[in-house]
Amino acid sequence: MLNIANQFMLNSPAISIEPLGNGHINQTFLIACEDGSKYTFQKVNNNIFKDVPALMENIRLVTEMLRASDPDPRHSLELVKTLSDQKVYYHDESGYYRMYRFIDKSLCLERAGSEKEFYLSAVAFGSFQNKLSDFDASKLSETIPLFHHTPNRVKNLVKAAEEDKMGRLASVKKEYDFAMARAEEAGVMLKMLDEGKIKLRVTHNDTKLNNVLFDEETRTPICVIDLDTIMPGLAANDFGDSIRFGASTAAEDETDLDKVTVSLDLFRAYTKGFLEACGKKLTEDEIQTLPMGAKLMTYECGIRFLTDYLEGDVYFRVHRENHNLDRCRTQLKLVYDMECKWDQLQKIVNEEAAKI
Ligand code: ADP
Ligand code: GN1
Ligand code: MG
Repeated sequence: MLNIANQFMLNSPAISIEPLGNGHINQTFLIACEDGSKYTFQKVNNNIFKDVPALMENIRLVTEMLRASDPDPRHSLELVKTLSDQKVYYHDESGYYRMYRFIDKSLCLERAGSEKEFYLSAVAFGSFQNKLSDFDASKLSETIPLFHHTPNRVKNLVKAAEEDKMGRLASVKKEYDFAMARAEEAGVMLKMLDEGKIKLRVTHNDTKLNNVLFDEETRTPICVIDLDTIMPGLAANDFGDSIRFGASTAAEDETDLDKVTVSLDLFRAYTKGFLEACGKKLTEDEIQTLPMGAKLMTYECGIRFLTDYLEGDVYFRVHRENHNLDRCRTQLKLVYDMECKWDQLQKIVNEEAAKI
């Protein structure tokens, strides 16, 4: 791996490499060089991203645009080019690799330490979406087709259940039935899109709390990361994916489901931050879809984990037996809890929208 790292234009030769972060998709490493400079080195998952050169071109364009609007090197990711051909990725028979300047004295939160931290992450993702609103979507490739097409995710689940490759279906009947009972609702936002009630924007599409770097000292967000899925999408999906991860009272893979609920205080904090940062650009219909974005992103993620469990854990990185099933259960529990609190979620969105 160090050999490959040294194919990039580093300040000095790379001398050490260690795993970094908790991403489910790519392999990420921290590289240290002889002169003390550090880099983030990633092996891009090309089973999942079928066209890595196109994906890297998206990231190159977006990071250049972000850098032009805010030149502070800690505020946007900066790709490092290769020595031999000045490309933003390196490719050999073992796969595709990329290098970013490491953003030092930063940390990634797996859980918000306070409502304020979660509120600040909402401002970060909201502002990020705002900045992307000037971006010409036609320049971007779709890095994973139908990524947040929830009805298609349902179709994939049904197929995985029919095939039942691992013989696991019988053990997840409860989860499968829960998911299928909500299959009709999966398409409600896409229907609004078809009818022209809401519109496609350029969105991040993977707005987990751990995809924003916080400053170690001030504990305020400095940089949005994980740009692999920037594509045309719905504002409510970016809002919703943050809620499913960050407004939960427990970790994504908690096994004690009694601990898993959606915190209304965290929901309010995020709603406030997101609307403050991009609310003026959102239409009334888009604002009204925010609770549905939260529910559908959580539902979709739950059924993606379930599908992967049925298919033998081939998509998300797992660290223990039944990991994907545990993750699926937390998501479906959150969906159930959101349904119980539905009127309150809508009320919070309306109250916070009225303040903008
Ligand atoms: P994945 O797609 O697998 O989630 P990410 O791009 O989110 O990969 O990176 C995984 C982790 O690596 C992040 O959660 C963060 O901890 C760390 N990381 C990524 N890029 C940087 C960077 N430029 N500076 C510092 N840490 C980073
Ligand atoms: C993956 O890459 P990471 O770990 O930030 C996934 C998201 C899921 C998330 C669930 C490209 O995100 O869509 O919501 O796991 N990313 C991709 O934690 O599939
Ligand atoms: Mg990530």
